[in-house]
Amino acid sequence: MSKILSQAMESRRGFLKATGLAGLMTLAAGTAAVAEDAAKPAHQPDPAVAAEIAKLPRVRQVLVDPPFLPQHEQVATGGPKVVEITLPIHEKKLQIDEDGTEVWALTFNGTVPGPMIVVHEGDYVEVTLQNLATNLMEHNIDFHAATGALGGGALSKIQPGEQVVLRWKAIKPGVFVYHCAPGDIMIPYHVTHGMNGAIMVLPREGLKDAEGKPFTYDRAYFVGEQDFYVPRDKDGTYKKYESAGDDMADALDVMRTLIPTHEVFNGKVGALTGENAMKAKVGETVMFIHSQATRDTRPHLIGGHGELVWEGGSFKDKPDTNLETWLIRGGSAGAMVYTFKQPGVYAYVNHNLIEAVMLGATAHVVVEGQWNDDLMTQVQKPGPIQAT
Ligand SMILES: [Cu+2]
Repeated sequence: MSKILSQAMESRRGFLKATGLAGLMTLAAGTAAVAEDAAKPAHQPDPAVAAEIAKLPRVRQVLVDPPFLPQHEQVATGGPKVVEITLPIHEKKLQIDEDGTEVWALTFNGTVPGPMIVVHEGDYVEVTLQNLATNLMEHNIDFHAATGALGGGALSKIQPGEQVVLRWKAIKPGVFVYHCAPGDIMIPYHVTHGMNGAIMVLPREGLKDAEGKPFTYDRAYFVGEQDFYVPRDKDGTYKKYESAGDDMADALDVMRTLIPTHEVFNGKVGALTGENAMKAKVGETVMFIHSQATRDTRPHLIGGHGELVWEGGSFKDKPDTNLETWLIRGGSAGAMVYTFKQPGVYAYVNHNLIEAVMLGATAHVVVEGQWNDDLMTQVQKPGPIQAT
């Protein structure tokens, strides 16, 4: 262990002891250890399996920042592949609103949410997870799309300065959350400090609509919704901290209320509005993938509809059609597809409108094209009320 790390951990331990959290943390470590012990004996590396997988073609996926998706095919060419991904973990200070409120975020690849990964059913996802040496905490990754060993969490715990390579087979098509899950209290702490993202596992033959007819989307966006629990001082001002983890005791108190101070899309208030708005054209079919790693939410496209919605995220299910609002359960991702019919600025919101307008969960989609007066028109401009 590096000197800096051991000093940091020592000071963290002293801090936890002083705040009465040490016992809880020991308990947490014990619970996590039991879960790991349960997962570890089952893991037997098999050279025959490795030899078979070694015959497959390998491709490297270049990750991009949300709301964008990495370059990908919708219908897979050829058979299964090994898709290599490098996922660095950054602990970094982020501003989460226009007032300069700060969070020491725990991130995959430096963004909240982490980057969208896209593979096809039958592919192998080979992730090199890197915990940068400048970080202070232990991290790992639990893929809801993966099978076994706590979604990979039990096989991917790493200290600052370490990396681990985890490979898993994508056998379930759909959209799924991934998140850090280092054990007990650290699980909600890391997830509510931004450490989550999503993966899309497409059927090899591509997507099908509600009638079972194949279709493709023209664009796709990833909206990762994040609840933050920022501590306030006695005057009600949001507190600032020196380094990642320093808000631990205060943040746990706010988290216990279950009432977020911020509920945002893509890491901050306004990350997807104004100049950062998502874009589309009339006639384009757009997919919106929405994730929330810990809390229920209910996306709604104001002025449009969820024409095809995989609410629970499984592409094995027939999509629902023409939903006004759909539910994304905490700990899941869902997908919605809409073909735009009118130009204008659409608001894409969490339709708990308090969370949308007062806590930050609003995005915009700017759509260019020709107005369809048949679908809507203003018959009379606003004016004085007239006697009828
Ligand atoms: Cu973590």
